[in-house]
Amino acid sequence: MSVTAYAHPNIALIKYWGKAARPGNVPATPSLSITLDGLTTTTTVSEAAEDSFTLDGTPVTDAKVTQWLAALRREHVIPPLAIESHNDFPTAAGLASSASGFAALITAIDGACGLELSRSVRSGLARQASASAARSMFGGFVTLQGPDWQAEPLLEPADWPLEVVIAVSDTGGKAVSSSDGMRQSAEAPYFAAWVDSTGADFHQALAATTARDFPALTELAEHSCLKMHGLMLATRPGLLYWNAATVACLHRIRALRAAGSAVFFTVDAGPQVKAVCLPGHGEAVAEELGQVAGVSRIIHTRLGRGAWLDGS
Ligand code: 2P0
Repeated sequence: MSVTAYAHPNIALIKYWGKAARPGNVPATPSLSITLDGLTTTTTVSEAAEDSFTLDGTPVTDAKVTQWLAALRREHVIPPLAIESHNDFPTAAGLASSASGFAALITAIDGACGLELSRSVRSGLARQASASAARSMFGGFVTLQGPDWQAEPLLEPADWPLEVVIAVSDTGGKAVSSSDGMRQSAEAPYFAAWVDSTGADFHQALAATTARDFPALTELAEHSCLKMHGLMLATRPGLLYWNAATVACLHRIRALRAAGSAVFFTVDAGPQVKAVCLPGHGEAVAEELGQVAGVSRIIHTRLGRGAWLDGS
């Protein structure tokens, strides 16, 4: 028994940052994301004598994976598993590898163990490990909101085929994990304001997306991104995920927009900048961001599908 599954990372346009004060890894804020096409996690699970986890060829002990598997086994019959996961992009560097990682893992386990769980149930299980992973179970535009905190697809990739240009400036892992950073941010003076104001951002972004209103989504997405980083900066100790190239890319994207490009930025818990563009605008943006000092790699991609089993 050996099954392989795949998943793409997603990036949030309206950000999730912070946990609700209850068990089950419930977000404090709703989020709206796009699933990316160009980056992929490949995960193979095989029945084995004992559990093991290999990430990009290196055996690792990951407390999150261990605890999540233990919880899964309280509900389902799952034998000891050898898990081999590979990312074709930098891991733990603000490119949402835990989102694609857990979406691929639950899909592979479901297939290998014959659990026959629906996509929504798998998404709910992935959320308990990493809330952003719930969104990578679906393609295109995806929402994650209360009261049930169940991810749902909003638009398929073909419904609004945006382009995404990622400017990679540092592929080292992050100093503070998202989970730890979120816990620390709960004590920040801006936290309540962040939680209180994100609901309105989310609902306006839903309306903008449904209407394919790119200028409105531009304003909302950059606001949500900068507001989240404002909260991160106001956390103690301050969470500063940006480097000089990050800031240079943000200015370059605003200059491009002023000159007529349909593009906006978003940045997650890492220095990479993601530029979201209307169809046809990505090539010029990729060209410009590739010239920014400190940018080592450009990934130019589109919106992609939700997690899938090999052969499906
Ligand atoms: C997001 N991020 O909405 C936000 C924006 C990073 C910045 O979701 O603690 O790995 O495992 O639920 O999902 C990254 O956090 O956090 C994340 P956990 P996760 O995409």
